[in-house]
Amino acid sequence: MQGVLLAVALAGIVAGAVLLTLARVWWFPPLASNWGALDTMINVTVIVTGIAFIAVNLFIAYAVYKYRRREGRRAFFLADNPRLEWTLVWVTALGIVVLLAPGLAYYARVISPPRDALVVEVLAQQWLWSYRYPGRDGVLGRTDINRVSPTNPFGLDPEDPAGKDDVLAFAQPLRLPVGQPVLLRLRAIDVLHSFYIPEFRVKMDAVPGMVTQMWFTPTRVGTYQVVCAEFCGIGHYNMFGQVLVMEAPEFEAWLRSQATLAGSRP
Ligand SMILES: [Cu+2]
Repeated sequence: MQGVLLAVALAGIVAGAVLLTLARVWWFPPLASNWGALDTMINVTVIVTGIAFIAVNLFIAYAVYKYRRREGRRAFFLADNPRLEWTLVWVTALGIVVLLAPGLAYYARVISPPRDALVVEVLAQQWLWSYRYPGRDGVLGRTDINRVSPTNPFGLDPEDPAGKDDVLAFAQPLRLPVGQPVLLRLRAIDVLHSFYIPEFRVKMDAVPGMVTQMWFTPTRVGTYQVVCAEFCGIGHYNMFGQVLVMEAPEFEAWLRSQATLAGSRP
């Protein structure tokens, strides 16, 4: 009797999981960048892992039903079955390749920006996001970790002429023009953080001591949320930020209105 109940429960879990997936409960927010490829990739992952999940659980349900305890029935010992084992090895290997290969290709594309990308620096620290835009010259000024201090969290080098027209947005939203490829270069000055914008389908770790990067093109004007996706201390839950995607002229006007490092307008 227990075997029958267990088999029915397993079949019920499978049916519930399939229904929740088909009904798209807990699905993605609407896409707002060029990375629709990630949605395709996740659909492939859901299908491959879904088939494995359904097959394994229904097989267990069948086995606990078929081989449930009965009077007078005895188990027998089967030493090995090379053919079945090799089949399982190859099927599993194929499944892993299908899951891994698109991810590697996607990652390679996400870190290789187009030439005309607008470069913006992201600075992560406990527990806020700040940004640095290059001025007219399109070049971010030099930084040095030895200069990082509470009054100079970016570690900017005041001597570098390329940095004179840089614009800092300290603990402010990230403002971006719509339709323009953007390359984010990420730094962290304390611990690991991870910059994640769900609507853009991009996420990248910010690692102390190195610069990581990723690019995307925002495709819809609007306000989106940045969340930190790496546990980074007691304030991690509150490490939110905002992305404001604006029309290009509006973005230009905002950037021009900001004070630069040299104190003049860019
Ligand atoms: Cu964080």
